[in-house]
Amino acid sequence: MKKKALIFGVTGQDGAYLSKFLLQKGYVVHGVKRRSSTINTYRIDDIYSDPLIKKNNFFLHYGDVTDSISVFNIINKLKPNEIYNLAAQSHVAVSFEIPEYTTNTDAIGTLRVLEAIVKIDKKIKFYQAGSSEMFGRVIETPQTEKTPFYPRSPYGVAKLYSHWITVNYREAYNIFACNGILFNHESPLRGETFITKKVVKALCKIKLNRQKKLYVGNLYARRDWGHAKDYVKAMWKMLQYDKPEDFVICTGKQHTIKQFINMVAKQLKIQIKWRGKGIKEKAYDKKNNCIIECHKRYLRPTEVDTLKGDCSKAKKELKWKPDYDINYLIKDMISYELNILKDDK
Ligand code: NAP
Ligand code: F7E
Repeated sequence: MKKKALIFGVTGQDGAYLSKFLLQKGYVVHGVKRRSSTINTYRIDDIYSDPLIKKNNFFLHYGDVTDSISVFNIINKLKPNEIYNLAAQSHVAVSFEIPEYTTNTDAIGTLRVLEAIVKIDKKIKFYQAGSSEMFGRVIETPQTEKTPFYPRSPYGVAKLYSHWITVNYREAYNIFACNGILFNHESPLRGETFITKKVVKALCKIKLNRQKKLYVGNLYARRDWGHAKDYVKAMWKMLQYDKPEDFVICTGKQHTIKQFINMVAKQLKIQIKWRGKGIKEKAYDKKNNCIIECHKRYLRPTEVDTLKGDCSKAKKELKWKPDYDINYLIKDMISYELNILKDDK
């Protein structure tokens, strides 16, 4: 019998990579998509045309983690072996604008899935998409599974609730529930308003003279960026481990936003020079055109200044390590973007 997985958040970046990964492992994959007025499945549409994946192994269902009825009914109907809860309002800056919705989805949404598991079948394994944003104003560097949390946004606080409710349901009901504490991971399928995608897309357009300028916020925040392809493998490994535990997943290397921009510019052979300080810092090309400016609209009420993880536990116990480094990540993202721009003249 093939294993059956259910993914909440299947239409997102990680949902798309995880679906493909599980299908290649021989799973039957069911995904929950939200109803929207425009089609929101572009990241997974290619699954249907992949000759390696038979159509009857991949199914989509309408649902929403803010709707207990849909959560319960889908789990009850499918009775999957594994559930991956990737559903979230995942943008940190946006969580300050819609804090109540973010909490309902990112915190209470997890409770709804856990409660359904306990009522329907305690043998269902559960993965919760936790975040390095829970470390927030970091207490120590690098961050491990034992580092105390200090979230700095409604998003981070909501994810912290999900972390602890997952731990609590594991201990109270003896279910196989794991928290992945994942550091930033990116890919060509990253949402358009996250910094890596925003920078790669804009610099590709600037290179091809299709855009003049990019506006960004804080250039000096530091992030530990990995590739989503590596990180979905870690999610799966957590559910195959012999006991349910929580794991930090990261690369252990960090860069500032400015360093990331410089690396993208270098790969695209755009020469840039930085001048000015603080919010007035700007980047100029070799003809002295200003191509990057900072704008206060992209600053957050409270910032997470630095994140750098230590994934020794995952390396030792799950035999997981990242295969891709930041240079490969940037190369992959650039080549995807240039390909789209080539077809989109
Ligand atoms: P993403 O691209 O923003 O995808 C989020 C997914 O959740 C989308 O499928 C979205 O649907 C769905 N969703 C949003 N609200 C929902 C709701 N109320 N009910 C059901 N589904 C809902 O995020 P991602 O980068 O793939 O990340 C996956 C998960 O990992 C998220 O929980 C995120 O918070 C967490 N995480 C991400 C990172 C990272 O660096 N990427 C790091 C740590 C943790 P639509 O497509 O319809 O919007
Ligand atoms: O910001 C700075 C910004 O939005 C990274 C989510 O997947 O990872 C992600 O959250 C940094 C921040 O990601 C702009 O201030 C500067 O310091 O790409 P981001 P994030 O906030 O780290 C964690 C682990 C998650 O769990 C989340 O779901 O870049 N920054 N200028 C900017 N950020 C954005 N978005 N746009 C700018 O113009």
